[in-house]
Amino acid sequence: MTVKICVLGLGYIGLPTALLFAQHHNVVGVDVNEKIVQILNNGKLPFEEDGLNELFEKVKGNFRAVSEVEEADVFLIAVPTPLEEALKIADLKYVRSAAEMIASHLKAGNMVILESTVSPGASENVVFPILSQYGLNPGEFSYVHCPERAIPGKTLHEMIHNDRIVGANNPESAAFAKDIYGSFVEGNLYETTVRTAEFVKLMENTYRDVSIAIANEFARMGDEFGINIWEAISLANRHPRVNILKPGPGVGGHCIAIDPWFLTETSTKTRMVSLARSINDNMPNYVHSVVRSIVHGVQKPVITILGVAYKGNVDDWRATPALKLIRLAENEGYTVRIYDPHVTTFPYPITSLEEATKDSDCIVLVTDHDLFRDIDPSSLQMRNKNLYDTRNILDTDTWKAAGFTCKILGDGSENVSDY
Ligand code: SAJ
Repeated sequence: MTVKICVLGLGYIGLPTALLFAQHHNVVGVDVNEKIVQILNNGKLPFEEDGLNELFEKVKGNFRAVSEVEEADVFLIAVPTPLEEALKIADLKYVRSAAEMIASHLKAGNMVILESTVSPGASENVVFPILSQYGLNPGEFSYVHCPERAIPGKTLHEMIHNDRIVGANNPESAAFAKDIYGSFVEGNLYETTVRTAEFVKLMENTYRDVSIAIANEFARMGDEFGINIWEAISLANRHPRVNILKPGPGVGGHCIAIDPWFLTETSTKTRMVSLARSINDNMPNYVHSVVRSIVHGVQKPVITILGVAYKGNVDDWRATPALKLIRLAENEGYTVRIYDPHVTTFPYPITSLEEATKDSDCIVLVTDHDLFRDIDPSSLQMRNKNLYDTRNILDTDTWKAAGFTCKILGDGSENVSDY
């Protein structure tokens, strides 16, 4: 059966989802940002993602972008849910306004799907009342929370192959949703309640945040105890039931760094979740303290940040730990230069590698972009040849051969607690 699907929000999740649905259904994409609508209707994509261009070319006949919601069989909400930073609670304003836009078009028998991540209970407490404001009871339309699970960088692959959770308001809604998602999802679709689906999504990202926090804590202990934590982790991971993640300069992105707060905002039972958040949020401070020890005694230090994207091989810098590190360095009176060939717009100027490293006193690798491995250290015109690799991706033997003093986060080569 072919249906008309109206997708609200054409960002990193909404657009690929809309195009995947457009392989079999008639899809209208809605975005309040006129620029995005224009770009798409001119046959271009507003961002890059593996395989998206090819898919767009293939399904153009079944997809159009508009600024206003229109009547449809299915409405899918894929708008951002930012964190109110100072309060540490979910800001549901975009979800609210998407529901408002749908409400006046919603008819009995239609389906509303929420893919955006929300705090537990938000569908029942916030979304349902808005959708029902024109007299339709929640039982008269289908409602499903099907949280997205795709990892940026491999979005399309994961949207097709990952298993999904379908939290539905009744068994008929679940069957309808499974049928529609079945048009492109090759993974299993698991049925549950709306509230459980909301909770499961938040558990997934919280679990990852806590796992990264323990890796980061181990890295700091490696420095404290004179142990190379990368070797220690790889040895511990030879145990059949141990899988420690990678330490790094902190956790960024729009999901892992904020979703744990959604889970805990009204809970009185949690301790570990917020502790993990604070460990990860504190990593730029730790990296900064190591940099301070490296440039100790240098007059007017200049440091070079390699990478401001929140993780390797993406152009997204939302909640990047690099930003805090840059601010801390500036507050210390350092001059900060930045090189990131993936990122085009950023609050600070991004320069060429040559400019970013000229007369610098320390290179701090923050993002694990693959192309940083190809840098030829002997070509760099540094004032002091120091390298601090917070991701352990560079071949330090090559850098040492070019005269650099190298330190890796958690390599145990220096006790930094005095600085
Ligand atoms: N990171 C580490 N060490 C690691 C792994 C990651 O420091 O071992 C850092 C990364 O550098 C990055 C941050 O954590 O700064 C988050 O990156 P990520 O690759 O772990 O996750 P995201 O935020 O890109 O995507 C996550 C995924 N969730 C899980 O893996 C549980 C993805 O599946 C979700 O769809 C996405 O959040 C989302 O939108 O919720």
